Amino acid sequence: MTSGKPLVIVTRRLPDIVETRMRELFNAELNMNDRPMSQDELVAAVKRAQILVPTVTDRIDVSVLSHAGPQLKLIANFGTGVDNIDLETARNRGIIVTNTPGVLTEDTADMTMALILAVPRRLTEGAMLLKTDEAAWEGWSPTWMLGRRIYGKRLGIIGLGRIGQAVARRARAFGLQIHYHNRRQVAEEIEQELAATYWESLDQMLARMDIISVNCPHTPATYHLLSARRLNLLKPTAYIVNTARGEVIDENALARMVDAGEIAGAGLDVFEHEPAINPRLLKSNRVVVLPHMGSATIEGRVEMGEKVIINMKTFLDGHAPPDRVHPAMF
Ligand code: 8YV
Repeated sequence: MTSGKPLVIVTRRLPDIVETRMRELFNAELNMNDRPMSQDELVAAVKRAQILVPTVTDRIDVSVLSHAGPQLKLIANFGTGVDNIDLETARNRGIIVTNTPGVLTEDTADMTMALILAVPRRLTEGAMLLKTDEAAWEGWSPTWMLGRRIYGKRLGIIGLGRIGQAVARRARAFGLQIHYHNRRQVAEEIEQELAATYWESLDQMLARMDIISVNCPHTPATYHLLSARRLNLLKPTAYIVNTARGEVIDENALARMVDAGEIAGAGLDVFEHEPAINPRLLKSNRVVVLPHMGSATIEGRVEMGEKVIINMKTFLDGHAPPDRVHPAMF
């Protein structure tokens, strides 16, 4: 018997423990086949749901939100990035938006560090070679499969928020020098802890770094922040790692430049038009591509689900949900 409980529509499958709890607490409509919803299905959902739980694969834009019924009061996003949601339109329609910050910080920073290590040291290239053609290895050679040293190099972090700082902590342990560009300079204690150098000018920072890590959200202000012009400022020996959002980099320009040897390589967990990936990036030996796995740990996904539930419960109990997102924050 579910009557009396608020209708919550969840767009994708979530970990079992999260779905079970949602069933207990709400009239939860779950997506058992996990197929991403079409825009028409999203429209149908916002016409009926009191709370919508979308993910990065749902585009909750104005064409969806303009059909929202007056009963839709909360969009509790399963994810930290909220670029899949038109925040301005949601606010104008009196719909609260929440996200899941904090719980995926360490996992995403681990994956970022893994890419920072993997790309210059040609880790997947070497591993793939043995998997696909063991005979291609004739034995150790002093000059074969040489990569670039990581220790002592300059890491430029774009966006020194929670994840950026967690990346910096790890990178310091590997002997990287920490540089960053951010909308605002971070507190002095954080800069001191990370021995981080602030660059007000992104252009100037780009020209001097050995590795760039993108850790800022995708917003109108960061769309193609790494444009063709800015990518051209990088040293040809520089590497780029992106575990944030594909839209922050002009993907076609990056693909062209990696192919032309104007950038040494890239480690990408996110893409501009997911799940599509520029074929040049896919093919290049100098590029490590991952299918958006930054937060993909069992622990992380359960904690994200728990955060979604806390936001919904708090809201339904008549209080301000803890992870409320305001358009100005993004
Ligand atoms: C999530 C992410 O898996 O939270 C984010 O912003 O990019 C991912 O780690 C995804 O967004 C879930 O909706």
